[in-house]
Amino acid sequence: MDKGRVLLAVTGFHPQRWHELLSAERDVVTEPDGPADPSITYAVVWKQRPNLLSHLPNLKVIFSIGAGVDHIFADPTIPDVPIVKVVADNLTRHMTEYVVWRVLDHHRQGALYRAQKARKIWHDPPQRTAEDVAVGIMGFGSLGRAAAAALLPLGFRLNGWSRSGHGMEGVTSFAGEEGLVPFLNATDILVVLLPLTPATRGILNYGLLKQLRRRNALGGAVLINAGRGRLQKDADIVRALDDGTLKEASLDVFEVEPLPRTSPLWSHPKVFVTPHAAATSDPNHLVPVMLRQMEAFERGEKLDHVVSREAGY
Ligand code: NDP
Ligand code: OXD
Repeated sequence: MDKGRVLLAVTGFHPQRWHELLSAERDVVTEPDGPADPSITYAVVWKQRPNLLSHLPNLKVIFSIGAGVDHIFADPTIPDVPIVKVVADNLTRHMTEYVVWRVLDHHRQGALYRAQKARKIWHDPPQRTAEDVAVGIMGFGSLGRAAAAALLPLGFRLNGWSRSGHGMEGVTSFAGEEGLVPFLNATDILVVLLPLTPATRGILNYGLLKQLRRRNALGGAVLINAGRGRLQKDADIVRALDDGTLKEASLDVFEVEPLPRTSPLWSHPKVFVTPHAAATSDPNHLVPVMLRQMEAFERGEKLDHVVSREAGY
């Protein structure tokens, strides 16, 4: 098979570096030559324009620029070709860093010390022990498992929730709908690394947050969401923080992004905000992975990390 041409279709950020790196080995365009351009073999996309891919007759593979693929499935007209998600050490490490950083900050009372510093208060509160704190990872896939592997040697107790309930040594596994409430009841710090699918949209609502363990070594339940914003109800999180259902939250993702300036989350004293930056896709690391997959595909080999259309992730 010849070296296929690439359509690079991204919205929301500048694709220049992706273009440069892909162009070193492939012919790359940013617009098809008409809606039924026969010259396009691969699409490399982030939030592509609806209908852009639907009629390309020779499109063989769609590559997501991110680990999440909800931005692709948002267009119901996407053709029935394999969709490949990102699984790459660089992205996984960034997410692991984010999770460890946020878990440790909540565990080590970062918010309290920042407030004390602002008021020049010298006060040393009792220290907690990681063994007394259970971190529950909701979405136990490639990112969730890597985060768990980094938290385990720090001494935290670990729970993992997934569809299949697959295990990992040192982690208590919970599966599917029946496992959800027991998982939440055994969790002090909830780390969300779920994909956004029809089954997970809005799952982080007030009722779910109420199920977290609040009488615990931290003095309350903590939410860390780095999955997707539309997993959560922003207003329910504010309500939960205000009435003590949640003690604190670290949010990297939001129902609407960029987070509107009017959102109460910006100024909420119990919320730590990052701008969907937990694990940013770095073209220097991800383009070589995509190029290798294209070459393997052209040699007739199987693609890795193809998502399930049925499951939506
Ligand atoms: P994976 O597909 O490897 O893992 C997804 C996990 O979620 C799996 O354990 C899966 O279960 C579980 N899951 C999916 N649907 C359900 C459900 N209905 N009920 C219970 N469990 C479910 O994804 P990744 O780990 O690679 O990525 C996770 C998400 O992280 C991405 O989809 C993306 O949204 C987000 N992300 C955010 C970034 C950021 O910067 N904020 C950066 C990168 C990713 P099972 O194992 O049984 O299949
Ligand atoms: C991703 C993201 O899905 O950056 O990779 O959100």
